[in-house]
Amino acid sequence: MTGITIALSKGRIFEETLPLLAAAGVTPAESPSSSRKLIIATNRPEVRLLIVRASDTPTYVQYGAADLGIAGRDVLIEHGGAGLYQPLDLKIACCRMCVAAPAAFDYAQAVKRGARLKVATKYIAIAREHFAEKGVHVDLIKLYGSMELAPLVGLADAIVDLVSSGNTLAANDLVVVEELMPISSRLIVNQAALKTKRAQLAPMIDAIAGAVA
Ligand code: PRT
Ligand code: MG
Repeated sequence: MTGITIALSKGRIFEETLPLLAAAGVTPAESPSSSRKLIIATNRPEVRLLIVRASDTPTYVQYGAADLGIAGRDVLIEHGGAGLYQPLDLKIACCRMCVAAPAAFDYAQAVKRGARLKVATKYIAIAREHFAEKGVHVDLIKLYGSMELAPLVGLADAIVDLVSSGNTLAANDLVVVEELMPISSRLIVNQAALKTKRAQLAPMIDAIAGAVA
């Protein structure tokens, strides 16, 4: 496949990527918020966008269905990063990976006395590594969304989730009890494409890097 294919998700990543694409001379022909098309053309005939689920972006790039992608650090850690080159932190879609629990639950005390904790999360790999490092015994419960509900109905003692404004936690009487890491989105590149399409990809990566800085 000649040309450049870029995979990204609609919503905050698409919106925050627009200025970076503009810096590389790329303007999408349509917005995924109003169009149902999953392949979106741009003003540059050789550049197209694939609209994918956020957690699927690394997979499209890993297998070469897309040359470039934009994905959260959370998604990249869970994916593992195989076959991907990650040249740039785009500093968009910023948030924090946190442990949160009901305000009434004494998390620090439970950890101190070595209690076994039930933790609900979409981020199994990140949570497993975090609690293993701390020596905390946990039963991880995999969820696909709305993690904030789990402690409210007794499914879990705590959650591992992303927090940006903190409004979702506050609305559900949850508080941050630990911060794991800052999260932002990165540009990812298929390793083979970087070699075979270097002449096309390098100027685009440079233009995006310039816009970030
Ligand atoms: O929504 P969907 O299930 O399709 O997938 P997704 O949630 O993975 O995609 P999307 O588009 O919502 O998020 C894409 C990327 O944005 C994530 O992979 C993160 O890297 C990044 N990001 C930045 C966030 C947030 N901020 C964020 N606040 N992703 C999710 N949230 C959620 C969070 O999970 C929680 O439910 O927003 C809620 C908290 O927000 P506040 O503002 O109330 O704290
Ligand atoms: Mg979401």
